[in-house]
Amino acid sequence: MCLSPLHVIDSHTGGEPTRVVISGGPDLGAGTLAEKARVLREQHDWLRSSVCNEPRGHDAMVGAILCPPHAPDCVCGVIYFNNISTLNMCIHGTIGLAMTLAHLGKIGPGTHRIDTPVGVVSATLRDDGSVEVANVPSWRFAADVTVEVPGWGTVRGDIAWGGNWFFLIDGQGPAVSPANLEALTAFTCAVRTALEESGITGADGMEIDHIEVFGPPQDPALADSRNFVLCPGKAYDRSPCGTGTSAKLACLHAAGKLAPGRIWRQAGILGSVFEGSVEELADGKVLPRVSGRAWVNGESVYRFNPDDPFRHGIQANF
Ligand code: PYC
Repeated sequence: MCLSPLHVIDSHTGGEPTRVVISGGPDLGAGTLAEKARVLREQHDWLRSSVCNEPRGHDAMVGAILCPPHAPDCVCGVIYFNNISTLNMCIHGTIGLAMTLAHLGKIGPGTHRIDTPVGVVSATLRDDGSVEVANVPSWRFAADVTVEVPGWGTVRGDIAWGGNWFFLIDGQGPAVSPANLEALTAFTCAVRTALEESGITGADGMEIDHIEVFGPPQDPALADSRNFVLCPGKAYDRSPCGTGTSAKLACLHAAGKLAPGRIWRQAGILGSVFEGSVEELADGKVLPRVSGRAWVNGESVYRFNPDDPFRHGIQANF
């Protein structure tokens, strides 16, 4: 339980928020980032709840805690989390983190390695103000998987890893438009539950906790496709979702529809666009590169008054 202040910096990447804890957080030990993430989940869940839950946060908030890297040559380690738990990886968050580190004067233009629970990624601060993230190796795990979804019928999709596990659905369900946010949320929540109840998982039984629906872009001059992404806490991603874009790139490449180096422009539900491309790796996987823009838009010190029943966030149980 925390009583000393936390210093956070806010940014958004294509509309999706990232709140980085830059000081005041607990010591998460000397382990790998996956081990530190487990310590955060099991011993310091108050931090996630204080940062992401109301009254300081909201359901779409993604938090991040800076920590010492375990892998050599990394500028920092980072663990992402949201309204319910830690995340494996987050690209919009890494773009926001890079802008936050630049705002603090800790990094300048060029490429910086960052340690995460799923491996080392790199962020390149470009002269035009965008950030390119070289993600962890990604791949299509299964194609054309069908699942019976009560109320929606048979839904077909691909399963892919892009730093998180995704079920990717093309051209089924409500049209991908901001006018359909409620229907898209209901559809993707139902798909997620059906996958879980049918025992359909990613590799090694890993839970598929992100559902992604694709439709045509609003303006084909600006994007190749538009998506809606349901995140694990049931909020939708306001950005095109970088790990979701990586999963899409892996599926396009596996289907012979994306040559290495070719640019894919993925719009999100609000119309913001990430650009991505892949490099082929030896084992049939791809290395996705995803770029976008973020803006620092806030800075706060959080105080924990012992009299405040909601100092660690609403719904927290401490
Ligand atoms: O951009 O990878 C991403 C992401 C994951 C969850 C929310 N955004």
